This record gives sequence, structure tokens and C-alpha cells, in this order.
Amino acid sequence: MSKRLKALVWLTSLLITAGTVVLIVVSIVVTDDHPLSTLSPVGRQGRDIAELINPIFIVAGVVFFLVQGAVLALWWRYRVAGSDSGDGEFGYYDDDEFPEQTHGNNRLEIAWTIVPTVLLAVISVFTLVALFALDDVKASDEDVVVTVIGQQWWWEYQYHLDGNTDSPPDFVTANELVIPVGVDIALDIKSRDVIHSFWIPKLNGKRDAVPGRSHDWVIQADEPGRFRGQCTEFCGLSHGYMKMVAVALPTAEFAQWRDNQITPADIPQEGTPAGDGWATFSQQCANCHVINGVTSAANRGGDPDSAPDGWDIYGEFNGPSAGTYTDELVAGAAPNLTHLMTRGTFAGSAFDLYLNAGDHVPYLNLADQATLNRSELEAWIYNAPERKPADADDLRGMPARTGLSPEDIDDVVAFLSTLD
Ligand code: HEC
Ligand SMILES: [Cu+2]
Repeated sequence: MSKRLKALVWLTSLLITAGTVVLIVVSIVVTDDHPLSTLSPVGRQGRDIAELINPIFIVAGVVFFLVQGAVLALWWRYRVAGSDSGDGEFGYYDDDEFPEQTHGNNRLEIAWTIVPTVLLAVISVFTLVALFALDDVKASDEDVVVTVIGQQWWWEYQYHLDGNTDSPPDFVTANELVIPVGVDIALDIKSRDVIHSFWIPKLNGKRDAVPGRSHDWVIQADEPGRFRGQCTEFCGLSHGYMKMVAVALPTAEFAQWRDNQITPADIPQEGTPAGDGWATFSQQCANCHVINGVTSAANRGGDPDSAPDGWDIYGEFNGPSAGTYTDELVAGAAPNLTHLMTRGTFAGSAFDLYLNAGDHVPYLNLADQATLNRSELEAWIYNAPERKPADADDLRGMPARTGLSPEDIDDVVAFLSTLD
């Protein structure tokens, strides 16, 4: 090897090693406080996972340094030193000075088979214990169960306050999953189209949402807060914008939030901007979006009798057999907007609905205390696919409504603002 080449190899290995160490340190320091970090869990399940990952990471680190150390030590011990004979070539043995060659070493081989086996066996015991703990839902039959439905590209939450998922839910909301602090909330995870994966890293690991299946999951938060999540199964065009938030509220605030969610909305007075907005909404939006107490089967242009009792809080099935109502809506179904203004984010939590809705604004008072992100909401209503890639022709995502005039949009926003 020429001197130059040797120096190059040295430099490269040094850079790679230094880079790796820096990356590891930076990722630990930076992600610890990152909204999507598993390293700072806030719930029992998240902690179970962290308590499994951290020791395994340490063991893996020790193994890494032992093995790499041994490689370096052997390399140093058996290097050919000072054999540069001046012709620029060095590092080669002459045949007669070749070191003694050994073949096979039973003791060593047995050792490096047994040690990893024992290590992996121990790790697998702890892994299994953690896996079973994650499946252990400490919720009773009467507790709240939330059916979580993934679809391109947002999340729907159907709250069953009595825990019975066979009957219609008590209310439906989207993107922000609100839970009371300190209790296990059972989730029943489903999909309306393709495979998605539900993941709130500070609270629990991920669970897939698979069409035709129902997966049990559970989340719990130790303290109040907003915890970000992300769909983690590639699900098409706007997968990256398919986010969600879990909001943990103190028990009393959760009860207040729940009572508000059950309350239907009111039809605004005619002649007001909100009233005009409602008129536009009923023509342009209500065929997809449901607002409890306001949109009904009739004003969605369907036959009121075709909606099964209690299920009419869902949107209309807008697929091939438009006009029929079903609980299993395929894409084309849209977020229930009854209490839109109580959410901090919209459209798969890709956008903030309020400008200053940090943790300091009490979640229950968003509509009163925070500033509406009006320009983003208007841009969304006017041309949603421009803000978040969609395939509205195939009933994926929200279609553009570029026929609306600025006044129409003002009125629609005035109407939406009443939905708190
Ligand atoms: C063809 C069905 C359809 C029509 C018509 C429609 N939308 Fe949507 N809308 C959707 C879908 C689907 C989403 C979810 C899109 C996403 O998150 O990617 C959505 C999302 C929204 C959201 C965000 C809700 C949330 O909580 O995330 C708002 C607000 C909204 N639409 C308002 C309107 C308004 C106002 C109109 C009428 C001018 C309208 N939509 C017309 C399908 C529709
Ligand atoms: Cu997804």
C-alpha cells in the first residue's frame, strides 16, 4: 500500500468513527426532548418499552466496544511495523517471515457461540415480559373504549363511553385523541382503506390499522399534556402528513370535554355571516362532513330513512353506491366537524388550527383564548389538495372548492367558528 493510500484509509476510518460517535451523541441529546421521542416516555406502556430498550442498548454498546476493541487490538498486535524498505511498498511479509498460522480454536469458538446465545436468551425473556405487559389492558368493561379508524390521510376517533363497541358511538371526533390522565384507555384500531399504523411514541409503541381487522391497543398518560404521533405505515401520497395528537386532560377537565362533545351543534341564525356560511356549507360540504344536529340525512340529499338509527352521525358513503349510509365508510368519509374548534390541529394534525395554542393555553378554552389560524383554514377550504397532496378524484382526501368566492369562504369560516 502506498503511503498516500494508507493515510487516506486512516483518515477515512477516523472520520467514520468520529462521525458515528457524534451522531449517536447528538441523536440522544436532541431526540430526548423531541415530540416523537420514545426516550422520554410519559405513560406506563411507553415506560415499559423504554425500560426494555435502554438496558439492551447499553449491553449492545458494551458488546460493540469489546468487539471493535478486539479488532483494533489484534490489528495493532499483528501489524507489520517498520518494514518500509524505501520503495514506497510496505506492509507485506516475505514468505519466510510469515507468522505462525493457527487453524481453529475450540475454546474460543465455543465461547463466542455460548456468550451471544446466553445474552440473546436473557434479552428475549425481558422482551417477552414487556410484550405481555403491553397487552395487559387494565381497563374494565364499562370504561371508555375508543375505536380508532385510520384512513387516507387522517384519524377518526369514535368514543364508546360505555365500552360497548357494538352499539353506535356516543360521539365522533378526528385527529386529536383526548384521554383522561392516569387511566388505561382501550383502543380498537381499524382502517377504512389501506394499512396504517398508530403511534404516539411518548405513550406506547405502534399498532397497525389493518382493513378488515380490529386490533386492541391501550394508551395511558401519567400527566396532562399534548403528545404528538405519526402514521408509521406508508399509506400513499400524504402519508407524511398523517399525524395525530393525544391530549391527556385531568379527570375533571376530561369530563367537561366529553360532555361538550356529546352536545349537538346549533343551526346558526339566517341573515348572519354564520347563517350564510351554513347555507354554503350545506351545499358544498355537508355531503361529506357531518355536524351532529345540523347536517341530517335529508339535507345531505339522501333518504333519511336509509340511515340506520344512531348511525347518522357519520358521513354519507360517497363511493360507488352514493346515497346509502353505512358505518363502514370507505375513503370519501370526512372528519366529523361538530366540535372542530375544540381541536388544536386539523387535517391529520398537519396544520395548527390556532396560532398560539402552546401548552400554556388550556385545551378546553382554545376557541376562547387562542387565535384562529384563519389564513391556513381558509387556504384549506379553498384548495385543500394544494396544502396537502390528495387524490380527490379517487375519493381520497378533501377536494378543492375553488369555486368559492372570498366572501363565501369568510362566511363558511364564520359558521365553522361556531362549532366549539
Ligand atoms: C368529497 C368530500 C368532502 C367535501 C365535499 C368537503 N370535504 Fe372537508 N374534508 C374531507 C376529507 C376527506 C378531509 C380529511 C382530509 C385530510 O385530513 O387529509 C376533510 C377535512 C376538512 C377539515 C379539517 C377537519 C379536521 O378536523 O381535520 C375541514 C375544516 C374541512 N374539511 C372543511 C370543509 C369545508 C368547509 C367544505 C366545503 C366548502 C368541505 N370540507 C368539503 C372531505 C370533504
Ligand atoms: Cu397512514
